[in-house]
Amino acid sequence: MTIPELSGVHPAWLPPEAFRAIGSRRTLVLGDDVLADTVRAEVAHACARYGGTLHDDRDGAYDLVLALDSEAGVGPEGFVLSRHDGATTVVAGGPAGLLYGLFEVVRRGETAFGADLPAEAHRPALRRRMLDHWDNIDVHPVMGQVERGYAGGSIFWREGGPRDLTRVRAYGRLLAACGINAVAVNNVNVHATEARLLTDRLGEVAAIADELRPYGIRVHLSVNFASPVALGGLATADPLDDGVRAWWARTTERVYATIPDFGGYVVKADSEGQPGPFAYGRDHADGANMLADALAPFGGVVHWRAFVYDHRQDWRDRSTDRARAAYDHFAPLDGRFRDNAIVQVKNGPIDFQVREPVSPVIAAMPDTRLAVELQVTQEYTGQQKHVCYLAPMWREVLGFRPWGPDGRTVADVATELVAVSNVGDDPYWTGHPLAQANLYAFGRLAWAPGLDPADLLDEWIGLTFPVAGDPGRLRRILHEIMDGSWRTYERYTAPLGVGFMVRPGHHYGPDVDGYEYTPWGTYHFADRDGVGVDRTRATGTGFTGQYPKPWSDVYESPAKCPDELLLFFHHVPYGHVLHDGTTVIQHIYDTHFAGAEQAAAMRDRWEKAAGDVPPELHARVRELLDEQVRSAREWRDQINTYFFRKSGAADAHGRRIY
Ligand code: GCV
Repeated sequence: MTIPELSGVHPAWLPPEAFRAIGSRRTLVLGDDVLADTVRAEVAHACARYGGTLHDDRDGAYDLVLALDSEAGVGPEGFVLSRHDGATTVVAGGPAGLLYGLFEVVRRGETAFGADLPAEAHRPALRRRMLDHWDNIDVHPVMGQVERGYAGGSIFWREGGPRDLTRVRAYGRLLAACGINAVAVNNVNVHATEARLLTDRLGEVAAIADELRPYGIRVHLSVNFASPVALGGLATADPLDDGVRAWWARTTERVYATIPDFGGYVVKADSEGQPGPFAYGRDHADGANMLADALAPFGGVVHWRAFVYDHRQDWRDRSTDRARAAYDHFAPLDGRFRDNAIVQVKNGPIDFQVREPVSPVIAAMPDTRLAVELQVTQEYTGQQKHVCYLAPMWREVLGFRPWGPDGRTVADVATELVAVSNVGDDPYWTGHPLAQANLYAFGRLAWAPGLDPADLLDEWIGLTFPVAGDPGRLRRILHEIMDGSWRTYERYTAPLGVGFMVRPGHHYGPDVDGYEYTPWGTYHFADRDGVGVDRTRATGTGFTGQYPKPWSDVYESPAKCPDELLLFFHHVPYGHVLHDGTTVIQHIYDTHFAGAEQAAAMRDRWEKAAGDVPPELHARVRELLDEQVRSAREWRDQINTYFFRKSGAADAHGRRIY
């Protein structure tokens, strides 16, 4: 096992310097599994650079000891970190714990070796911490190679075939270092070429699995529900048909013969044109269970997405509400899914907007395993051209209590956390160098949902920028730019939770009415009197009734509804007064002026970081900030002008509106 070192690719949060504290010490590693071998290789690699030594003999004096104890009481991925006889000790519950323990020591650096290190038990809150790649093998004519990818091409495929996978090993290393343990390699919209990854191109998946295995990451595959027809030559894909079930069983057996630790399938069915069980008069439990049964003998799971809605609705029809769809389809099926069928629910009821309420499905399926799906790729949050640190949003989602202050949180209810990946073959991995922080923070929050986003940012900064200059200054600048960047983005884009207002198709930049008269179900209903979607039980679509109390009441009432979600739940006049005393129209003007100003301030702050980061990185971020400032102004002026023209209401501060 060699540690991948890539030239021309930014090391992200694992630069060699991150291993300085370990690399200069005497380390003992005990264990004889592939992951223990990885830990040994990591330590040896660090020692080669910094002069330390790696040992496998218990008799000796060490600075760091990493050992296994299945009785440690922390589960197979957990570990206890403590000081013992003058050594920093990681006692892991299983081989994966050894690896995660090593990276915890890396994260702490010198402080891991202080005599006052308190004993701490660590184990992941969520058992699967997964990334969904929306990568295509071929370059799709509309969506490109990575659907909603903003960081170049796929790291797995190029020009229709597999690429050199050295980078995939390095990717696995980065993911393990932030706690991620599963990756689905291909787009949930499974086109003809990618569908064959299940059968005659399975070797390509196996090769990826080989690269990721040393870092404890299992590979999953998005499959097309109609595969028995398209690949198997059957006349039907009916999930209750014996021939179909036998086809999936045989196919799955072959998958496991090739990749014994294969994770399972991901399915987008009856969604945005993808085939599904509805074509056969079956429901989504029938569909998911068929695949779950095929996977069960091998310990695999199916992630079945709840993103099911009518994308061909008539905009004139005010009774159909896309927000309701996932609950309407899935909540009645609670209790019918197999134990290895996981219903994967987007964090909000619509589609990864900068502000949405938490999906009510999460509270509606107590007898179903649930994965919550986040979008790390910034489809609707600036497309990795804008700085938008999303951890504060995710922290709110994970900490939300659907049953009120004394109830459980979303993180308590979910068994897994999944995110759409933001990585491509870009030298910085994520297009925008600062978007690396989102990937890092996602993994860490999936491990420990209670972590503070500002602390996570601090961790990421410390690891990623081992600065020679004044580390305090860089830290300060990055916090100033990034801590509040999600709220800044929210300020200059669609207001008060109403969502969208983006250019249809690519979803970048403002287009207030872009989706207003389309079949996609994403409307704002602005007219001369007011704006917003009435989702109340009293007069609207009834969506508020999908929440348990207290939220069903809170959201129902325009007076109680949190301001930031007002237009998601209510259609209100422009003069409606918010909790802070401003009217809706004045809030729109104020936030858009403020947001654009804040974007400009971010750019000014970044200038002060020149000298603290490599010059190419500084230049890249500066260029992107120029675009962010331009785009934020455009948003400001289009949104303000649109609402000024609709409402005729003057800005109380007399600022320029066009
Ligand atoms: C991969 C949104 C995106 C689509 C994406 C879809 C999904 O609609 O725009 O690109 O499809 O979500 O999550 O399946």
